[in-house]
Amino acid sequence: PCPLIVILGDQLTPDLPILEGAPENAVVALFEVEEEGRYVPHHPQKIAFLFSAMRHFARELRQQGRQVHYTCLDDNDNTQDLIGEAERVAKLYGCDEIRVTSPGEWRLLARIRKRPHTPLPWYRVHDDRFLCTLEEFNQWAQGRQRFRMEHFYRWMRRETGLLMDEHNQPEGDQWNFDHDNRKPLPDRLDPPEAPKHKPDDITRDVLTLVDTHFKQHFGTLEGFNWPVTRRQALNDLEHFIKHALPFFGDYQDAISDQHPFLYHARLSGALNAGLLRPLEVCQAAEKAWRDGRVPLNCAEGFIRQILGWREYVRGIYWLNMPEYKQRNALKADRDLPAFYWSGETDMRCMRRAIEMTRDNAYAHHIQRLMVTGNFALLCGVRPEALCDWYLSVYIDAYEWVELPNTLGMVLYADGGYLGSKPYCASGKYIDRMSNHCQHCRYDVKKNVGEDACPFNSLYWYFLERHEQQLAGNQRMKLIYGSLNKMKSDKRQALREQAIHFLDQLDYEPAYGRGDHR
Ligand code: FAD
Ligand code: DLZ
Ligand code: SF4
Repeated sequence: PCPLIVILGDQLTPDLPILEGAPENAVVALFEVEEEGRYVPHHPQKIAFLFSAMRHFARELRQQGRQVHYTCLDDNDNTQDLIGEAERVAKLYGCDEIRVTSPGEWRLLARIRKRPHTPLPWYRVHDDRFLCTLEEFNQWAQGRQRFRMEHFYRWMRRETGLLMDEHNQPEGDQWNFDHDNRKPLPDRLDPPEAPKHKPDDITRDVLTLVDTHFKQHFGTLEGFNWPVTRRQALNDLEHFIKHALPFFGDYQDAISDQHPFLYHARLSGALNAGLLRPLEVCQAAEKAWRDGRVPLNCAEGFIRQILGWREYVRGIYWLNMPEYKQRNALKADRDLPAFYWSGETDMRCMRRAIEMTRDNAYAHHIQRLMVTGNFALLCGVRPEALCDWYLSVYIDAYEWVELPNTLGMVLYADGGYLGSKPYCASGKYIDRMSNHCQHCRYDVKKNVGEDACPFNSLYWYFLERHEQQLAGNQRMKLIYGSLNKMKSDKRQALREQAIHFLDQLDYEPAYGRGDHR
């Protein structure tokens, strides 16, 4: 047989089972297509990152002696669709079957299943790039009434032996060191500069191509500095372990008006595209701790994000799709405020999170969760509108990881399936964790009036709107106690303030939607 081996843009892993098991005469194919760039309007840096990484990966495969087909975006005969390209190219090379590693997104799996009938059979090959297989996750989930990431994480620690001692107990006698972590932003801070990757010819060509084809998408290409080869990604990993991991835990939740990356790894793009494997990243962090180069709270906090959260959200996604995407437990129905696409707002925290996103295709977790996410939750933005935004704008965004984070963790649209309570917060939280408020035209200490911080009234109005659903939640008891003690005229003033604020926002339902819709 002569198979066509399709490698998708987020499957750039040299030792993928599909490649290891390929016969010598196999044709390995990668396709740049408009359809994938536009199903949501991806940030130009994300498209450029993937195209450049795909081109470098194809070059490496050729150097290993593989027969490689590469479709460039502007090739004349490009069908501009992954399935169309696979069928066309298979015919071109006289292949008799098409093999593909299981795609990361439901959308693409459904399209492969529903593809028009053609003579060539398609086979799906196992994706081994996760520490927990979907079968293992389903077994873990079976029979459990409630899922909690922490339980899953402990199970994964035992399964992998990461940060476990010789008695199979957690190192440091604790599973989790979060109480050491949540330090606010100190006055002076000097986070490490990200390593610089000078664009080579391949990246420069891709930047020009993406600029021509996807100019209208939100986001800039200037300063593009993502790792596009495994070697560069390993370099970023080493740099992170040496310079940022020693402080990762301490400042994991801090937000800075100036520094977009703080002590975060910037590795999610490389991990999700397959340039790095999650196990090697966790092992590098564990080794740094065992060698005495980083404190345990930092290594543990970091490993938990990858071994715990990353694997957990993937399991949740595949266990519940496609139904999960329809959930809207809080019946949120507002469109996305237009400034998510422009950054034009006087709210300094929102403006900076959106500007950093526009400039880097990146915002760190707390910005995503507690700034842009929290604001959308408080406003009642519909899950689909917010999910499309998150899926579009980040270097690391794929639905398997974006959807549970946005719909579940941020919007509580799954009714508490993924997280035990909504991460709603007033301006006070942002003020404690960041230095934004001192640059803001709003006063974080005020609840009503022209210069009152909008997060404050929106917060109380949110709690009031969802009292029936949320007041019974043990973890919300204290806050509902405060709401119920509040005098009715104060409550009314807050409600009016919030409604007035929501009424004067611009909403742009059409912007940001892919052309195909
Ligand atoms: P670090 O903070 O240094 O963390 C290290 C690694 O842990 C990350 O590279 C990532 O692989 C993993 N990780 C951390 N938190 C999570 C999490 N909650 N879920 C899954 N993995 C996690 N992450 C994505 O990879 N793709 C997404 O599309 C995505 N969408 C998100 C949407 C929202 C609304 C929120 C709140 C979070 C989202 N995240 C997403 C999770 C997280 O914000 C990013 O993984 C992280 O900011 C990436 O930056 P980093 O590599 O510097 O991460
Ligand atoms: C995100 C993306 C983009 C922008 N472009 C391509 C592409 O041209 N070719 C390709 O093979 N993959 C691309 N991808 C990644 C796919 O969207 C991804 O493989 C699926 O969403 C499954 O996770
Ligand atoms: Fe954000 Fe409110 Fe602080 Fe302004 S005052 S930066 S809107 S939290």
